[in-house]
Amino acid sequence: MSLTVEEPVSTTISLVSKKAEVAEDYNGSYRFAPIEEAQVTRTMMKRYFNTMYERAVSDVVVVGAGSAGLSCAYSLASRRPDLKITIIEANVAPGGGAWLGGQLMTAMVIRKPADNFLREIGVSYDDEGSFVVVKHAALFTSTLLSRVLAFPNVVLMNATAVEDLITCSDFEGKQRVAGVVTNWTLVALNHDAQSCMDPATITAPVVVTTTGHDGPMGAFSAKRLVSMGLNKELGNMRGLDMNRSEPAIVNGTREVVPGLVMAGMELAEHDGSNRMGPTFGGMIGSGIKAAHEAIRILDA
Ligand code: AHZ
Repeated sequence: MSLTVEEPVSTTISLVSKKAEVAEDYNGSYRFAPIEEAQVTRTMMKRYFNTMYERAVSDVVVVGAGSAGLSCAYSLASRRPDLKITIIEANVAPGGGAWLGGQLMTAMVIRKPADNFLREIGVSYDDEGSFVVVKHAALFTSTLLSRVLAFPNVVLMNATAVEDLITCSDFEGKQRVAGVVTNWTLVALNHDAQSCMDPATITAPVVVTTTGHDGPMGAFSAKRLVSMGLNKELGNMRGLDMNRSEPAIVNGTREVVPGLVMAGMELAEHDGSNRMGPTFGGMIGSGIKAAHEAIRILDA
């Protein structure tokens, strides 16, 4: 196939001819449409900073793009296309711990009734009776991620860390969470080595925090609530008990402080509930419940 395209518009230095032949020819004559280096940089920059500018005020910020955060974002975006949903993920790769089923094994176990969600997003599975198995956790995570990103009202800012919560007083003088403080993760990790590099902010009436259990960055908001005096102490995640932990996480998903909904394994650190190990139905259910909570708060 061969067609002619116009030269792109930006031209301080013109290195390319006015018209160029492009050809998808795999016999040695493959030709690309012309491009200038600055066009690539400006294209990315313009979109990135426009996004930062526009999302500085969001409706819902989801902190963490693991299985709970992504399930929440999907559920929220599919119910409420009118909301500006902004996901902040500290890692370059979104997905958290959901790229493998457990240890280094690929199959992902999901207990019923969370299999409903797999049908909704179009992930196939083997039915094992009381649970289902997705052949590779990456199939679940990549499908969910692609569905989430396809919603026009969802933005994902990865390699970006939430390094604080914004608070304000409500009309009764009570503290509420009113947004997040962000920085590029590489900056957030280097505050000790550099002089102050101030962060940016995103204000939002609802923040859903899903930063996972304790780790280098995990349980971020749960720990910050304690250091801010908005919670007395951490509950600390308990030992593995699949049957107790999954319902505890789903049913416990809630607005822990006005304006802040907590979901996924971060809640185990906040509440002192058990871990479940490699079964992911609880993360899906918790993400969906967090979406319901966010909508309840926004509609109140
Ligand atoms: O990078 C983190 C991960 O992708 C991200 N995150 C953490 N701190 C952050 C911060 N700013 C922005 N300050 C941050 N992002 O949050 C994501 C958490 O994903 P996860 O997979 O770790 O947590 P989850 O609660 O979605 O899923 C937990 C899965 C587990 S752990 C477990 C066990 O230990 O027993 N069992 C299951 C199913």
